[in-house]
Amino acid sequence: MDIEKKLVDELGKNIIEATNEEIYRALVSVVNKAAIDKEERNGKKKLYYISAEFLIGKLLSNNLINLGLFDEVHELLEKNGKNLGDIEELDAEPSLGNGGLGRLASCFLDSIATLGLNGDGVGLNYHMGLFKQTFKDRLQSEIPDKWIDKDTFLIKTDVSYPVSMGGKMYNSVMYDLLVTGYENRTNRLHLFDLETIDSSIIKNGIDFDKEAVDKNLTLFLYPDDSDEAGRKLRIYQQYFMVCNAAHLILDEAVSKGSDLYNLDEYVVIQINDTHPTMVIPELIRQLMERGLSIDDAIEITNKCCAYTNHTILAEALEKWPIGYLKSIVPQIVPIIEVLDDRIRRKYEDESIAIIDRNDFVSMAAIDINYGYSVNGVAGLHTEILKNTELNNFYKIYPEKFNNKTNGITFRRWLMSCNPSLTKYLEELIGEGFIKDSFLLKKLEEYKDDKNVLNKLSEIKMQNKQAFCDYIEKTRGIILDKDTIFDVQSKRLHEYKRQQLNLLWAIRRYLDIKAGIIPEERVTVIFGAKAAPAYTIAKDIIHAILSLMQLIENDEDVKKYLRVIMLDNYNVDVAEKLIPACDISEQISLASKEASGTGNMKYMLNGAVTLGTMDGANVEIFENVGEENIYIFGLSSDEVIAKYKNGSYDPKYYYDNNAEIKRAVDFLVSKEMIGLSGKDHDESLERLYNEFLNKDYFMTFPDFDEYCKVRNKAHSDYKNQDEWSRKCLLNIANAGYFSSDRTIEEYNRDIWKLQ
Ligand code: 475
Repeated sequence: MDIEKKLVDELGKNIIEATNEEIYRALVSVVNKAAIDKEERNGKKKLYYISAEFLIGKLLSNNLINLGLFDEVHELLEKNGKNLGDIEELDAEPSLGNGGLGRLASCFLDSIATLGLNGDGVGLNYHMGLFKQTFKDRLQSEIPDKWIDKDTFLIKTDVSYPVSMGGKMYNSVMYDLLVTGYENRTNRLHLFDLETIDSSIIKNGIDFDKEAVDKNLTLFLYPDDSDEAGRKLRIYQQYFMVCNAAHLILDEAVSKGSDLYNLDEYVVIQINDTHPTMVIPELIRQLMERGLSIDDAIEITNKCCAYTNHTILAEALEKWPIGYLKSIVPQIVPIIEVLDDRIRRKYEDESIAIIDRNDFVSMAAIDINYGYSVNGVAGLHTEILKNTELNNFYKIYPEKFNNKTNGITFRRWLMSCNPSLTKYLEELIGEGFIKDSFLLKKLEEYKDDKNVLNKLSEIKMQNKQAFCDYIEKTRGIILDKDTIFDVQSKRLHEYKRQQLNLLWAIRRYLDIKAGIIPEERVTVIFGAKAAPAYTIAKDIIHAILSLMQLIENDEDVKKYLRVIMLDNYNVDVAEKLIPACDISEQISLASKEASGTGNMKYMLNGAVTLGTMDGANVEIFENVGEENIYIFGLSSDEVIAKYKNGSYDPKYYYDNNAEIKRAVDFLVSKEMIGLSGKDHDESLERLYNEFLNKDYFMTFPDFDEYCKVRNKAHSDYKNQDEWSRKCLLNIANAGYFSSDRTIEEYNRDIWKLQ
């Protein structure tokens, strides 16, 4: 394909004369046309992956790579004095996701297309995304993340459906993003929206009138649900998403010849966490509207729906008051009542019922009773679901439960974000690993080859330098690449224990102040957004930013220890940070992190994991061996036992462990409080009290061992050959964590496409 001609046609002028903006626009158009050429209409059965979030990341480079155009475009631009990197800066990152669950959905779409499977994503087109994080006075504040402008990859379609909610009718409009597969077919991500959305109702930060549904429905992902109006808005969003999805699914199936009684030969729906659960009663309702009996509609829906669980945290297992559903979506309430009634009659087991004693509807109970598959996202997580959290369901439906350990797409998380490592790997072991990830194993042959080990450290150094340049340019912070980059980047949540990392940093800070000079110089890097209504999470950010400020103003400490919290951590920042990392912090309280996927991205880019035996860390451990990972902390069994017998008492640790006391007390020290210019700091005091009186995620019991193991990792880093061998073995054994492997398993066991 003559890319130059296409680009020039699109531009209406020579590349050399065009501005970066013009080239960006032209590239979007050229890419979309090339992607559309790879759409396929064949394939009887189709997967619909419904998800409240898709954290897709910037699209330009990724699409160019997948379409096989990257090198050509890169060179063409270079030849004309332009730079693809600069042009990509104009590509706004779609703000359609929050964390792991949304990023997983995006990796899956990439792998589904890459494997040539017939499968589309379905979600919502949030105009302002989650939010953009900024720091003011060492506190997180939120502003709208306005990512949509006229030149995005979004394609407006003429698909529209009527949706009845709260006694009013809404007409949807469907936008599409093309999902390119690597050297394979193009699928689509369908994003439903309303034409009447009005961002002028947003006032100071991200506040808006929660009751103006016609104006606010798709403004934000996960609008604040700390009040009733917010919770209702979430129901509006969820129902809007699945009502449209069900219409689309039935229309497409009928157009391909389904008589609806054989819908399962045409359709499989993957329900990503409980947010899309209402698709079950809604599909039943629409099937009945098209003439089926309720018995047939239930049976057919059951054969089409599969559910993925991403967390055992009770707060994320959604339950909606039936009263809310009656006021917003009365049309599905009688169906939910029938679904509940049938389960109650059949099993006489309150614990698996759909509507509980307090008239709350358990979304997970709908999914598990009326879907045909329930999967966890890592081996340990699935075992915990079966044996503990969902044990009552498991006893009734053992055949529904299965594990699908998460994965990541190597196209984005290696080829695109780490081109120099990719190129070197291709030189050593050939290109095969890009499509067959297990071929990375061939790298093991080089584990004692000094030249290879040196080259790997050299690439890491270059990536660290590139990250330093980026941070200096965008944040004005000057980092030192010759320190250990010890990184924790993920959503801010107490169970992920950024606060444990912080306590280590305080301890190190206090040691240095006391004249104990560490041998290794360390840069601790955090990236995390806190949910706007999650107070303690914001307190943790405040404490990290406070320590950061103290150290940045202290030349004595700064030589040995830096603490850096990056604002607005997103896919774009992740792509620059991950290739530059030496130590990957995966320190959740065992049993709480369902899988983690950041852990896999860091590993693939040659970082060594410091973590607990939690989520997919367990499988990373099994793949790399104990020499190549740093493990500490309570086991998940120990944690579960502690919760069960209620024996954990943080006060005991505080009183009996001087290091813990010293670090925790420091939170409310003169130095820290003093930064506010007042004599007290509510946020730091609240965090201090939380540690002392609750510490629900058991930071203290793991503290000593965490410090010991972390310091050992830092001291091992000094032996660069040994360290580089660990990095090599991490890369070589990352093949299992490709989302291509995960998707092959979903298809083999659940979807059965083609
Ligand atoms: C897990 N998000 C990771 C990842 O499987 C796992 C839930 C409710 C409301 C808002 N956001 C959520 C999640 O639960 C989530 O992101 N879960 C994550 O899913 C993919 O790797 O361990 O925490």
